[in-house]
Amino acid sequence: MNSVLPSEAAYDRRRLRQWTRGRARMAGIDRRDLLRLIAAASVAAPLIPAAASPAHAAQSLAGVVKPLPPELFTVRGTNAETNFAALRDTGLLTPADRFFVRNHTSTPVIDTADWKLTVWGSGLTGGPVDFSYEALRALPSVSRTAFIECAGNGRSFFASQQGQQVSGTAWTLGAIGTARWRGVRLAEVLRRAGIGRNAVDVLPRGLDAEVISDGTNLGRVRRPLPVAKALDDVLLAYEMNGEPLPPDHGAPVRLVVPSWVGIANIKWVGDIEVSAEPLLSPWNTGLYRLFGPGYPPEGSAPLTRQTLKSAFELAPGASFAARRRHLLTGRSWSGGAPVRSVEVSTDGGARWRPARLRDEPRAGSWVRWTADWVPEETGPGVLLARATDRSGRTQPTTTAHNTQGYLFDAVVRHPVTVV
Ligand SMILES: Nc1nc2c(c(=O)[nH]1)N[C@H]1C(S)=C(S)[C@@H](COP(=O)(O)O)O[C@H]1N2
Ligand SMILES: [Mo]
Repeated sequence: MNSVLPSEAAYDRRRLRQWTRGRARMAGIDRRDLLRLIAAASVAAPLIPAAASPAHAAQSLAGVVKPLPPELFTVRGTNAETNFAALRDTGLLTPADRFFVRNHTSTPVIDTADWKLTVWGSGLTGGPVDFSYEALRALPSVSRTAFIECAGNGRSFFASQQGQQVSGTAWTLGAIGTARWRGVRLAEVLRRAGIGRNAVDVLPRGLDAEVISDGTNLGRVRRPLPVAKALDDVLLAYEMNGEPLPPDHGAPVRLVVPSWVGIANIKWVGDIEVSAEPLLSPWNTGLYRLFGPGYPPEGSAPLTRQTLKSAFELAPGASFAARRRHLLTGRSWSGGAPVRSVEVSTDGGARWRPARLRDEPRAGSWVRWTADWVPEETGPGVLLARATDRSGRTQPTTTAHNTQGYLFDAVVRHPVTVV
């Protein structure tokens, strides 16, 4: 099991108390704007619909560098969702050309030669320390396989399956990808920069444009990480699947924060504040907490780990020939613990049978699975997949509502047609 769990929980409780007592410091946003953001967070605004795009036109999205062909991606606002059907012929790792993109604004194109990382703040024993790209590459490197998943992945099912209004991008299940990341341990860089015993929070910040939300300038994308996580398994990654990081995924260097909400994985990182005081930013206060009935007015503790989900590698409404054998394929993953088992139902949830796992389950990654299906009746049908992880948690039939539609973990009903 993961040694980070107890300290994460303690961090959350402590930070939340400090926030409610007004003792944590607002990094780069004033208190009134922050309170406005939190008030807005407690009310669900309508979902942001997918941009309409003609069926076979080559899509491009201002602000995203790579091509977004419609067979691979569905464009949603400034973001691109991976079509799960496009993962069927991929291995465990998601090729960069089909990895989802979540941009608050747009992809900056940064010249590696001009780039540096500045580590600074009251939690260092000395002054600011700069690392050039060359200097980072010269440090000992590590590689690890990890998924990055948006906290809002699956958000659209709050509306379509539960009839609940939530705000944010209407993702289906494709705001996730798994890659082999190579880089330097954040712990290594923080130690070389002289992190002190008094450090409590580490705040990486992106070099992309400032984010304007409802007329409020939230500043550049940044979200504090507790020191316990920062010193554990976090990477400053410069390679994705053996290639230099592509622009859309954070070139030249991004954070990879295994098992945590996508927003923790700051792209295009330019500086990291190491603080002796607890820090707040819009991304751990009004955003990326749970709001709504059942949560305190200031929201839940800041979100940390992703939840448990499963998806079929199929287009919605895919059709199957009756009385033939079909191989259903899909993937399941959990931020909590490795996946233990997956069950599939082809009759709308009345009966379940085990799927065959194709990968050794590992923390922070996903497992591919298969199941045979010989449909008998023609007409509309529903496929379901349900995972259980090694912490004993199983995907439920519904997810408790939260206004911003984070962490949807319920079993998704996948519509199909038998012909
Ligand atoms: N600087 C910066 N980092 C960022 C973001 C961003 O807009 N700017 N988006 C975050 C969110 S919400 C997610 S889900 C992941 C998405 O990573 P990807 O675009 O490589 O898939 O990046 C995170 N890091
Ligand atoms: Mo995200």
